[in-house]
Amino acid sequence: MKVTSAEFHAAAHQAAAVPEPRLPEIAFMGRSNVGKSSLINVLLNRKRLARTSTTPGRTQAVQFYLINNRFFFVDLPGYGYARAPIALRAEWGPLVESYLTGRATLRGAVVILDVRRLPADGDIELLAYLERLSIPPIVVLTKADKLPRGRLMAQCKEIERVLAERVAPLPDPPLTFSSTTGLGKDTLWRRIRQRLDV
Ligand SMILES: Nc1nc2c(ncn2[C@@H]2O[C@H](COP(=O)(O)OP(=O)(O)OP(=O)(O)O)[C@@H](O)[C@H]2O)c(=O)[nH]1
Ligand SMILES: [Mg+2]
Repeated sequence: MKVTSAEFHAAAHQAAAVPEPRLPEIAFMGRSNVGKSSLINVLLNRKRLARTSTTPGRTQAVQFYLINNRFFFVDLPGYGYARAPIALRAEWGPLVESYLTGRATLRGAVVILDVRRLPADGDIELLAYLERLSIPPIVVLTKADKLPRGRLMAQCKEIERVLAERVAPLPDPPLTFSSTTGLGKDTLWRRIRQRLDV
């Protein structure tokens, strides 16, 4: 995908501040610190358009990025980070929920998992929730550079097995990815373009 422009559009800290639906959107979600913002930056060939952090739970707003003036990438706050301030945790549910429900322009969700860990209850709940809302997921297993090559394949198979056991069948098999090496970038763009129809 040729990214000719990518710019910050808006950040919503509460439901009322979410921009009106206007163009097709792809949302990015996953646990705190899993690598959502890094993955967005890699797709867009930008160093730090989406803010990344070493402190988990930093992206606490729904962030909109306008790409090629044609569609939006939406960076959702991470979930499952117990040490986020209590007030922020209470806001996460309503904010994300109000964004995800009835969003006519939302074409798909990139659900990001850490390839080194088996899917946690929060990940499973998220996938089940997307299924109920009929939002098709693109499951990405990131940080693949952190596993030795010999273990990577076996670990991916194990994650696939857990997902097959606990959630509805996925439209495509999980995609192995690394923001450090760019592994999986072209395939992920292909799937995103399919969803966006661009
Ligand atoms: N080695 C490696 N590190 C990664 C990768 N992706 C992200 N990281 C690191 O993981 C940390 C968290 O990355 P972020 O992109 O900020 O994660 P996030 O999911 O947006 O985090 P929150 O917004 O705080 O929930 C940073 O230190 C990144 O440099 C990857 O593919 N490989
Ligand atoms: Mg982030």
